[in-house]
This record gives sequence, structure tokens and C-alpha cells, in this order.
Amino acid sequence: MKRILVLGAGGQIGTELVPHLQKHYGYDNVIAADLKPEIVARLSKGARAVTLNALDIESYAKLLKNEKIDTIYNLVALLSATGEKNPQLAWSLNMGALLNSLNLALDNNCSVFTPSSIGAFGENTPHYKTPQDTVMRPNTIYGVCKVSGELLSDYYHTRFGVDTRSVRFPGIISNGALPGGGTTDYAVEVFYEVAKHGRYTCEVPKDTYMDMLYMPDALNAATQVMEADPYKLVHRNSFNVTSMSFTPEQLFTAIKKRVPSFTWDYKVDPVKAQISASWPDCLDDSCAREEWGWNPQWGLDEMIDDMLEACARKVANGEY
Ligand code: AKB
Repeated sequence: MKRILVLGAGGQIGTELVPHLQKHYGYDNVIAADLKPEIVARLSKGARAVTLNALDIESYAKLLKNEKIDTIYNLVALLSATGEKNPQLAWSLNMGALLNSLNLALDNNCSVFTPSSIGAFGENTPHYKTPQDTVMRPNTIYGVCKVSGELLSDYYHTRFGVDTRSVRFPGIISNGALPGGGTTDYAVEVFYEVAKHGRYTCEVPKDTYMDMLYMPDALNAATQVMEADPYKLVHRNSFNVTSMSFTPEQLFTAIKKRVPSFTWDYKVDPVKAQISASWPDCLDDSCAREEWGWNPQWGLDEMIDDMLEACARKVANGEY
């Protein structure tokens, strides 16, 4: 049985990845680590949780040894929009956590999953059916970290034999923890605002296409790529994955069909407009399908129905 550490466990993905991993590998085999004690206090209600600064390599090494960890899910990252407010911090945090994870994985014989992103692509990437292997010249610090992270992870695999694997996540839509600081966050926020106020002001231009995944598919992507037969992997860092692509206007129109009183408008944030315009409209994820059987289950309509119900419940229970 695997012994797993989830770093940055209190964020949007970690909050749901921890119970998903517990279900597959057992409660005791999953350690949830986060920087902030108040987040660790929340996590400890449903997991073995510890406070850890991923940049503190000695504490990180001690935890790996004490817990006999063999698999690291490194989710530590400042996202695209927040990264632009403090590029130096984004670089030192995103790359520092990755470099420590790779070096400690080498010393302790661990596998490492570090999500990449559609943010790894840039303006001169082909935007329609963006290929697995293509031009990658992002113009955000987040994207620069993601491309560097992909290259570094592949380097640690080919040079030192570390088992590194990854997927390029699009926007992830979920109703566990809210995302924070991303360009795709609008596609989550809108559901809470529909439930609470019946209206939403969107900061991304109405006609910008971006790929999205519903959380259950994102969780499966993270565990399936780590379980894949290594001999079938032509790629490692990182695989395109997607299940839907839409514009804000298309999403809001589809919500309005279910909630006729819903209204929305736009107050475009120039940073988010620039970032979202530079990202793909839709990815080609055929390599993930061929090499490890990627097969997402959630499309736009099922996702909207599920999100509306879950967010209405959360608002009714006073959880938002
Ligand atoms: C962001 O918007 O920054 C993230 C991402 C697509 O990586 N959600």
C-alpha cells in the first residue's frame, strides 16, 4: 500500500484529493500537510494532518522519513492572477516546493505528482486542439513556473530515475474549497453567487474559451496517471487533460436555463483578460487517453446540475 504525502492540502484540489486518496489507499496512509496551522486544524477533522513549510527542507525530510512516505502530491502554488501581483514570491514558492520535493524524492525513493496547467501555454501556442507537444512560451510567472516545473520533473526522471508524473489541469470546478487567485475561478464563483444573490459580475471577457474539468474527473486524473503502467508512458510531465471548454457567456446562459432569475454582467480585469486570451481555447488530450486511459465522465450539463444543487445546499446550511 502506498504511503502518501499531500503538500498544500488545504487548497481547492487538496481539500478533495485527501479524502479521495484515503478512499483508495486507507486513512492512515495519507498525510495532509499545509503551511497554515488554522488550515491544518480544519484538515485534522478528517485526516492525519501536519503543519509543514515545503521550503523548510529539514522538516520536510524528517516528515518523509518518519512517515515512510513513498508518494508525494505536491500541490503548493500561487496561481496565475495572484502570481502576477508578486512574481518573485510565486517563483520562490512554486519552484522551491518543487525542487525540495524532487531532491527529497531522489533521496527517499518517492514518486512525485506536481500539477501543471493550461497556464504553461502562451500566445503563440496553437489555441485550437492544442497539441500535447507544442510551443510553450507563457507570459505569466505562473506559466513560467509550470513550464520550468515540467522540464525539471522530466529531467529528474531521465537523469536520476525519479518517478515524476503530471497532468496539465485546466480550470477545475468544484464545491469543496473555493479556488483562490486563478483566472478560471469565475467558473466556480458564479455557482455560489447564483445560490446566494442570484447575480454575478464576471472579470473574464464574455467570449473567452478556456478548458475546464469537474473535480471528480480531476481527482481521477491525478490518481490514474500515478497508477499508470510506466512502460506505457511515452510522456510524463505533463499530459493535456480536459472534458469541456466554454466561454463565460455560454456557461451563464446554460445556468439561466435552470435558474431563470439569474442575471450577470462583466467588469473585465485587464490582467485576467490578458492571461485568459493567451491560454488555449481547447486542448487535445489524446495522449492521456492513449497512454493511461484518461476518460472523463462529467460534461457541462451534468456539472452545472451538480454544482447548482451542491452550492444551494452549502448556502442554505450557512457554509458560504
Ligand atoms: C488558474 O486559473 O490559475 C488555475 C489554472 C488553470 O492553472 N486554475
